Amino acid sequence: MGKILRINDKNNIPIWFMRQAGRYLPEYRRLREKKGSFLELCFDPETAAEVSLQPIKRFDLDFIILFSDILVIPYALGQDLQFIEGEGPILGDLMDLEKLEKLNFDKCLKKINPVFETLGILKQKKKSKTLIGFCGAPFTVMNYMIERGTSVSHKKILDFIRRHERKAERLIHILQEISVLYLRKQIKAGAEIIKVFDSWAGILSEKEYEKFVILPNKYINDEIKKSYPNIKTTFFPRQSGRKVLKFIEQVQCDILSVDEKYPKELKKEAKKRDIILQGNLSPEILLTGGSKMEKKIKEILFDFSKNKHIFNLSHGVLPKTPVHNINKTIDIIRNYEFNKSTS
Ligand code: 1CP
Repeated sequence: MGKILRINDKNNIPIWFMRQAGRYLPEYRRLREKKGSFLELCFDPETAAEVSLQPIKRFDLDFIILFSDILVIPYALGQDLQFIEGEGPILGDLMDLEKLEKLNFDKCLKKINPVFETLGILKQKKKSKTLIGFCGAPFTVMNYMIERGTSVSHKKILDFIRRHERKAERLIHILQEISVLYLRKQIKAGAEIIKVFDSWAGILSEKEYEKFVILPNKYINDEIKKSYPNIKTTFFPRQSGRKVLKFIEQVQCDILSVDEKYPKELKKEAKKRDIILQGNLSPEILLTGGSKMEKKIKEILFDFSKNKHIFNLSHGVLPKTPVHNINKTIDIIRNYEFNKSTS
């Protein structure tokens, strides 16, 4: 499984970037222009595989992440989905819960069959790289289903879970079931690591977090481990703050993606549980570059040097990020000398 096996070799730190494929790359923009909408790209296996490999060809990164989106699950469940240029996702009406509960999820997943074909192509082409499949965590996917797109206030989703708690639990249940089936199919198709993105975990109170973040992520982890004990699982409960300590107590994952504001006990706790930490350069610093970026990268390498560490960002690459800042970042990491005690 490529470099993940050499995770103890500090002079060979594995690297990838969240949203490493996408608009900041000229070769992606060219392909997008030729091939049409973002969703058309996701559902065209040859092209989606090519896009997934673009950052690998350019930067020789260690991990390939499937090119798709977390919102293909609402789409598979019958919710209309469009991506509007410059605006983001727009979702249509949501089916009644009773109807959603009666759906045959295996049949729903056939609607997004191209995703598995993309993984099949990547499995053939991956060489020594490690292939990552992914889904959104139930709460984050539910957020988009209820908000019908990107939201700043998250008012609709917070109203929904606070006023219609039972309904929210039922929808979470549907999403965790289909997510497990979806990830199992991705593993069968070739994914070697799976990552579950809970991008909006940070908006919940402690009690809500236990119910809507910890429990569904734990369910997914346990179910995947039951069928595939050797598959590495990654979780990203973004902006959890101190709640992440409870998260790793209950979700026995292999890899934890961390943002910038993690509690100071996390490194010790991760070590105790043999969890690899993945992160955590800010995409804004990557965008700005220069000496500030260089200093921060070295600080991160030093900070995580006593842990198993995969270098990554704290969130996705921003569309205006200069390509040379990515080259520079990789260069700094690959030339960093760990035995020097300064940061
Ligand atoms: O215009 C374009 O070309 C589309 C932009 C784009 C891209 C490149 C979107 C729309 N999604 C993606 C790909 C994507 N999304 C990947 C591909 C693999 C890679 O990392 O290279 C992944 C893993 C995602 C996951 C995803 N989609 C998340 C979780 C991670 C995160 O960034 O927090 C979320 C929240 C989404 C929703 C989404 N997809 C796209 C947009 C604009 C949004 C909304 C984001 C928001 O609400 O702020």
